[in-house]
Amino acid sequence: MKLTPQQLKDFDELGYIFLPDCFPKEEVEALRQASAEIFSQQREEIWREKSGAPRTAFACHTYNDACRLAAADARLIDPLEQLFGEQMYIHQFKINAKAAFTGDVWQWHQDFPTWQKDDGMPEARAMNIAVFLDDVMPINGPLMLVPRSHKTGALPSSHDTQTTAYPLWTLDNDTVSKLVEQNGIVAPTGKAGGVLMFHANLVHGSAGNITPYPRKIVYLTLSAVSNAITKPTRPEFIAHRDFTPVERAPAGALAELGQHATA
Ligand code: 6CS
Ligand code: FE
Repeated sequence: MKLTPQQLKDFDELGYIFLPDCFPKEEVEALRQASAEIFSQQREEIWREKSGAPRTAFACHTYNDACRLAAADARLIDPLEQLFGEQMYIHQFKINAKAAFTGDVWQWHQDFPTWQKDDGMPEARAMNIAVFLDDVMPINGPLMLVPRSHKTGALPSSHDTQTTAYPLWTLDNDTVSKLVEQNGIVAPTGKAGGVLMFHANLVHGSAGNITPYPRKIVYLTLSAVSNAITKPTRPEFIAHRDFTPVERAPAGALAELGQHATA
């Protein structure tokens, strides 16, 4: 799947690309079932909110078939290889739960500073891709983006270990206010199966979820093979050490898994 010249232009200008209806129903179903199975387990790779609700399941592509296929999906890998002009490796894979009633906030941040400071990633030649596993609505804690904020490069950030159960390099309110004054905030919403790709320096965050509607998202972080991390401080399940180019799964494999799952 290739991005069109218009999508490339939008990405360059705005810092993100939203592809509604990218994954059809049966594929979403396979991933939803996978996520239910994964979050029912107790494992060190599954992090919880302060409330005890599941927050993030890291590296589930290493032990779950549907996730393994999603992490190798050509629809996610092709556009990034196109953008970076080289092959990509998997830096991180996770499902963020944003559980009904208890899903906690993700503070305002850029992704690259965390990868740089915690993992020793040389450059912002990496990106997060989100696959919506639930319908994302204005009410259930959608991801909020500040368009064009990627043009500022990596901004000063501070390590917030207090606000949530997940330590994160976050931006201060003044910095966010100035950027939002110029560019506003968007919150792409849409049906499960939508895909959002955003620049490593795009400012983003999300509010807590107090609705009965969960907002699960699969996140695949791909990094250019020339951009291998040099100083990892986090566990292997958060920042992978295998820099071999990701191999694509056969087209249709995830759909087939979904058909078996619903049969
Ligand atoms: O800690 C990390 O590496 C990840 N966490 C967030 C909230 N965004 C960037 C990155 O994927
Ligand atoms: Fe992020």
